[in-house]
Amino acid sequence: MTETTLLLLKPDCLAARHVGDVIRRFEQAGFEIVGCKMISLSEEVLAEHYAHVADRPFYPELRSFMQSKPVIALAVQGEDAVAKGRDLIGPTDSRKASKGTIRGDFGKDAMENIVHGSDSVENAAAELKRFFAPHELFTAEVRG
Ligand code: IDP
Ligand code: MG
Repeated sequence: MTETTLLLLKPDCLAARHVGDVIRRFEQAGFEIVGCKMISLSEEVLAEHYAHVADRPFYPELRSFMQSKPVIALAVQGEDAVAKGRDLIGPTDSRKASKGTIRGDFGKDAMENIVHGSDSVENAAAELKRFFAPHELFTAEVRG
């Protein structure tokens, strides 16, 4: 299935200048960029995006990390983009991620892990809507 997933290149990715590395991995895996923008995350958007971890003790630190620099939102399209994107990224904790995954190669720990990727097709749809207006997505598949 052709899918579109939402990536957020996190502040640590920009600080360490790994933006090109992350994009290259997705492009080399055959994916296409169909949306791209740089944004500062508001409290509201962050609370929505990380609602599932809002009651965890690390949330305040996560919030300040995610607001420490702008992020780059990417809409990335291709065959099984959601699951394959998660495979390219690796598990949450960079220290446990295999070499060859983005987090394994560039991430620091469980928080500073370089990139967000949608974890299901449903969440991808909601997250693409959260970060992109319809006219900012250059694909018929997402615009519908
Ligand atoms: P994911 O990004 O691998 O899908 P989630 O469980 O959805 O991981 O958590 C969202 C984000 O919250 C993570 O990417 C990471 O930045 C942060 N996070 C998750 N678990 C921890 C933790 O145990 N300590 C610190 N930060 C965490
Ligand atoms: Mg997640």
